[in-house]
Amino acid sequence: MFKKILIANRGEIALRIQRACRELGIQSVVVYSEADRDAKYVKLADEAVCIGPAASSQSYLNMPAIISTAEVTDAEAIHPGYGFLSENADFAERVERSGFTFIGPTPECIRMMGDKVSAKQAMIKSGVPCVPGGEGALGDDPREIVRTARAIGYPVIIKAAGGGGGRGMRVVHTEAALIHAVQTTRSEAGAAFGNPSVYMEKFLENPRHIEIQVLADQHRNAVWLGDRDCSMQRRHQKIIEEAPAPGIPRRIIERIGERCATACKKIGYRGAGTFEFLYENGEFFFIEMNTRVQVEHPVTELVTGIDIVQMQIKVAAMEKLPFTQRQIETRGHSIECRINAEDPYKFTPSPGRITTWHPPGGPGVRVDSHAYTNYYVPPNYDSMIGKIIVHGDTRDQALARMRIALSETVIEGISTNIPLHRELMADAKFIEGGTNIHYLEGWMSDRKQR
Ligand code: MV4
Repeated sequence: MFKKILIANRGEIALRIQRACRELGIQSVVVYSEADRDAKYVKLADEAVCIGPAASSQSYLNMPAIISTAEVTDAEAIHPGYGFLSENADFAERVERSGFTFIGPTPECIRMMGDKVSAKQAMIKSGVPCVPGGEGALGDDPREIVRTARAIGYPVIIKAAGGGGGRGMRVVHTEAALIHAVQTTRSEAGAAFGNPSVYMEKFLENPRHIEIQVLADQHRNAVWLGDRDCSMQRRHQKIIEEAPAPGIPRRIIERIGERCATACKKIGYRGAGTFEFLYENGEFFFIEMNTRVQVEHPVTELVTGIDIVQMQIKVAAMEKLPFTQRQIETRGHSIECRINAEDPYKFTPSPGRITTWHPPGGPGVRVDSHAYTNYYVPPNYDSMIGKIIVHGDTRDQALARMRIALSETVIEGISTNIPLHRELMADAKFIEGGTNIHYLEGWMSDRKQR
């Protein structure tokens, strides 16, 4: 096992990784920007090194600064967390070339999944069901593009191969609008991602966003750890996640989970990963794979009892997965509310000093946050300041525990989205379960008219 790991991230996930290291008896080094001097994980760290000014480009995205910090502190491995450099294949490559272990998949796998066309081709080859669409990237011949769209049937969606997470897509409803949409998406993709390649899929109108968590070691073992429903989102920002996805027959989930684990073995995947699917009318359709630990990993941890971050570290250190698929059971239900420093209804960021911080507690309640009373939320980064995660024997018990947790929580000095979460936990449709990816935006606009 490693003796020392460098954590190349900030905020709650830096603290989360630090806790995993402590439990495994590993020393951790955190790198931080000038804006994060007073952060909790910096104060708690075994070692902390300031690597640059507030701007991410000069600190958390500064590859030479991070790698040289690993060198001077004698770290053996680098955990990238989520966001920042976590899905940067060039970074993973530079880390390994410098003699460190990258806690994540191989650069080849990251690169393959970063290109959504090659990711989809790999999944089709591995037996994971994908959204119906053309084979590979679209060519230049307009007649061929029209033929592809006719074969799929309108509406179709044009997506950038270099996009993902909702960036670089355009829905097309009619043949008249098709060629212009392809051209526009292509040129935007070229400018934004340096890759003008685009592909076409059937546009699913009312899907849910369901994902499968996987773990793979470097001895050809791969397992899936159940599913998560991440449909409650606004502008591609998830705000509530839960496990398992309510109302989906377990045999359908099991079938898709097995396909994901098999695909991991076929592509030589290692570490933690997430297969993202759209789910509509009882069917799963793969859209993307995330090659990092995700914000919402705790809901899976609470229903499986498996520490995903510790597993990432163990498999990176060549250990075998300590369980087989048959030994993995999910128990009960888990819900996560992301707490953002923002106006609860306008969603404008609300950085500043937290004057009061009273997190919730009690049975089945977990809080992952780096915040505390007197903590200053810097304006330079994502507005998420923590997560409240609950577990219950049933979804109803988890909901009740989340309502209590939210009622206990007091955060003063800045605005947060806690009032929004309190309203959603009382919403009849959310309580019923199974709302789709458009629900929150519709709910917000109904709410405005009241
Ligand atoms: C889609 C889709 C409908 N049909 N693909 C958005 C994020 C990116 N991961 C893929 N996305 C979508 N792809 C087809 N063929 C609808 C979305 C989509 C979406 C997906 C998941 C979560 C939220 C979303 C919000 C809007 C659109």
